[in-house]
Amino acid sequence: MYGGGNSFEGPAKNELVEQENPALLAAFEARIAANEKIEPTDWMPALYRNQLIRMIEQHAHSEIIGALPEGTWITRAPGFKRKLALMAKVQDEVGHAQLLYSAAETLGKSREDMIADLINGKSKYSNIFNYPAFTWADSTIISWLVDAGAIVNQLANSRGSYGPYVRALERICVEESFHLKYGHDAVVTLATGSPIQRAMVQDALNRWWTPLMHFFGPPDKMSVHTEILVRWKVKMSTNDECRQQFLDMYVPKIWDLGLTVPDPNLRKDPETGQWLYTEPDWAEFKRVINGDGPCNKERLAVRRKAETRGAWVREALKASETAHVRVRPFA
Ligand code: BYC
Repeated sequence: MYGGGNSFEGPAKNELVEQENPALLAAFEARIAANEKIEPTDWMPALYRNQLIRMIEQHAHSEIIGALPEGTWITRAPGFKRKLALMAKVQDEVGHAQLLYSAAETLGKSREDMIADLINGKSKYSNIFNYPAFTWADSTIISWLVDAGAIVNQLANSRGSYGPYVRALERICVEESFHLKYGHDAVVTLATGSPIQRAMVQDALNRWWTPLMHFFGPPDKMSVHTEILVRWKVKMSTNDECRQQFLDMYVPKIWDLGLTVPDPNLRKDPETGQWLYTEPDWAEFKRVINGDGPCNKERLAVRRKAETRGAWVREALKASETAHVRVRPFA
């Protein structure tokens, strides 16, 4: 079974909060209100701990699974420079996963348990990496627009309340901003290239648009966790706020390139300043995050294989007799 078993049809019941010691809870909430950072050894409500583990773990899994669709394009990227840049980017994403697993471990869940929950299908990871990257243009749209979406969300969360998570996010955001430049450059090259290249990048944008709209999570009115996460300053923007900010920053850039967005209703309301759009298919989103997307099985199969293949390395590192290199004496 995928995820924490939650549906997303209204705020979760927070019985765990009601069970907390009122004085400790009040002191904790006062620290949150004062914008203090909460550190691993500080007192925290059980629900704050559980929510952070869920969210940081899902984020870490998203980075490691997110390396897969772009990773398959390293050997096929056009030219040596693009190959080098894409290889560095993919390596960064895997590094982000390491930072995030470490941050989640500070809350008491071991890395082994997190990886086990990923490959058993118990933990979620971002919807968007369950779609195929058919062409080089798909890879460029991921590097530009998926990374753009990630930055919007992560920059907000990097001002949040849990020390280890926000410190990891600060570093991740710096690296992501390089990815964004690389992705933008690669999209501009296609969008200003031959008619075939332009058609290829438009086609990729058309296919990634719905997953991109899903990427920010369900609408606020359907979100289960936003209320408590905003109250405790883990999420510093809601799902809808991040989606709006993304549209605000990137739709004009997409239009500047002469590309179109596959939503005839997309426009900015001049009175409210809000983007109006067709609601993406939330039933599709639900199916994909619950394991039934076009690539879920393939993605997890790759991770399972990596886990099996890497087992001997982990065993060797744990064995005390291999903790240092032995020099074999000459016979
Ligand atoms: N995909 O109550 P809600 C990257 C789930 S990687 C899948 O709104 P919340 C990159 C949600 O988990 C960056 N599931 O949840 C890497 C919950 O289910 P459970 C990825 C989703 O937590 C490589 C249910 O729906 N970024 O950029 O308040 C190459 C109800 O949702 C999604 C992060 O992970 C989704 N998109 O808000 C290139 C950011 N959305 O757990 C690029 C950190 C929702 O109850 N995460 N669900 O079973 C967050 O900021 C928040 O967790 C979310 C969701 C905004 C994603």
